[in-house]
Amino acid sequence: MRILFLNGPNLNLLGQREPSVYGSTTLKQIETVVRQWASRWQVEVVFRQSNHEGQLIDWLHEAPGAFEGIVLNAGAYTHTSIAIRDAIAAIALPVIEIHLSNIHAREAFRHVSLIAPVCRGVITGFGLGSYLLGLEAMVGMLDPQRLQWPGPNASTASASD
Ligand code: CA2
Repeated sequence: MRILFLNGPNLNLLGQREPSVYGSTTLKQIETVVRQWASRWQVEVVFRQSNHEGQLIDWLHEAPGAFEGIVLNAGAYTHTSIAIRDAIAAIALPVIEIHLSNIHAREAFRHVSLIAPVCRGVITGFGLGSYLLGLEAMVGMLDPQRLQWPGPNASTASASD
């Protein structure tokens, strides 16, 4: 299984600026941790980052056939890009939206995601954990047995609860 992690504008600056908002971990360090975590489940991950909307769209278009799912931190394009939303809707691949920060706890203009309606789900506010949760959500969605996730009919509470 191959999962593509796409990262949008300014995420190349992680760990170098604004550590109070985004932490001190670099994107390269996040990639290393995600790759190690993914290897436990025999999952291959590919990380890409671009500051350019068109490049992100090209990578989305090229992903089917090469990857089984995409975990996407579109950065500020999350809040502005109808073009990225259209690209996600156009490809027959599951996409999960992630963010390091909790976009709903920040400025009002970050509360709206134009891409969320065409993504399978959204994970926001857990720092590096958002990437790990995004990975787990994607693998669990594509192949629940690999994570020993319970099936849809499994009970979530015992009779004594
Ligand atoms: O919380 C997230 O992951 C965001 O996608 C990050 C974006 C922001 O525009 C979104 O609203 C939420 C910004 C990424 C910029 O990253 C920087 C890292 C260090 C210094 C400056 C920017």
